[in-house]
Amino acid sequence: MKTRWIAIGVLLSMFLSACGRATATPEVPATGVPAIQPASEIQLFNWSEYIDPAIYDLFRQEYGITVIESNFASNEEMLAKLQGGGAGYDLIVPSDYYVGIMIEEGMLAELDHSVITNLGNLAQRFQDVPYDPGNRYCVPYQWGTSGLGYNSSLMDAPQSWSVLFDPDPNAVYYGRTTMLDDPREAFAAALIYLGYSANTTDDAQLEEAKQALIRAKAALLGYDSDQFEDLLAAGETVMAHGWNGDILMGQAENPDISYVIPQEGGVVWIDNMCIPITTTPERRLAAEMFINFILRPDIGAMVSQFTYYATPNQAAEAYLDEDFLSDPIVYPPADVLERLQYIEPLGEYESVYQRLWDEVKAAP
Ligand code: N2P
Repeated sequence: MKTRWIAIGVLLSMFLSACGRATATPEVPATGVPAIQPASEIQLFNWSEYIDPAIYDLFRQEYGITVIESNFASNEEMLAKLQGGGAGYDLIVPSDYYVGIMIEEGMLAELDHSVITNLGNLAQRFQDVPYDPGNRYCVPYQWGTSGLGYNSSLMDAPQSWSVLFDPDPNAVYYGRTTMLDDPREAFAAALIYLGYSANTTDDAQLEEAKQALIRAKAALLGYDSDQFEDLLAAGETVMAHGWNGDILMGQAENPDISYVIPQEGGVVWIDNMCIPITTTPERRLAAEMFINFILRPDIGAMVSQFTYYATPNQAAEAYLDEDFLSDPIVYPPADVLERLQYIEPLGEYESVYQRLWDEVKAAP
């Protein structure tokens, strides 16, 4: 009799604990398995030639997640495609001032720092950027400057932006120059040449800058933001308003290509990895895992070795050549840094720049 009751008691407790386990398991993941699984694929929307594709293979080998990349050539284009919907981007790379705009518009997802455990690899100043203190919405990817690329076998280093905005019809660069196809970058160059802020909201200063941009057109082969370094390296152009890393890509093809920040100054920028609010939790997790992968020191170094841009990832510097880390075109010396300006978001006034840019484009 007694043994029967014990047997029933044992069965009962087994039954109860089985029930308990069945209800408790989903709430208390004892194994640390996350509540959701990452998507097997993400869509990266990036500037062109801005990542070593070998990184995708390494990431897939490690996590089984495929990265599909498509490209844009300006922040404006990126935002327009995103707002157009349907594209399904999971990871985007806006510049500093655009991060500000997109946070304000509620377009970016907050990052889960429990997934992005490598944030501490960033240099301190990149862990607390003014447009996104504490990396709440984005992680700095690469940083660089906007200046002038030129063919040193055909012309001296331009000292002043006057080569662009008051071009000499007899100079070798005349008709063989390109300018960034980018409203804020183009106006920043003209405003800096004129001695004004790259973020002015003074109508008279902007009108002056517009006239300078129209004068520049006479010497331009065209506006271009994603092939200017190839045109320069191939000898199709002699001079290009562009970004330092891309110009250095051209230099790798043709050693005569060099880059300078004219005496009046130039633009400095930080591009960032951010996740659009429109993605799914599974894709967001996969995108955060990719951001964390990029933050690895060895992978961070692979990025800069490919792009020739400076890395915000301090831990990656141990994997980069001394030649690269001491190249003044990549890491501008203090006297050049002093002459650089960030582009800032201007709210409503942004549309004035856009309108004036349209007028520049339409001018004969
Ligand atoms: C890379 C373009 C650099 C982005 N090809 C400039 N913000």
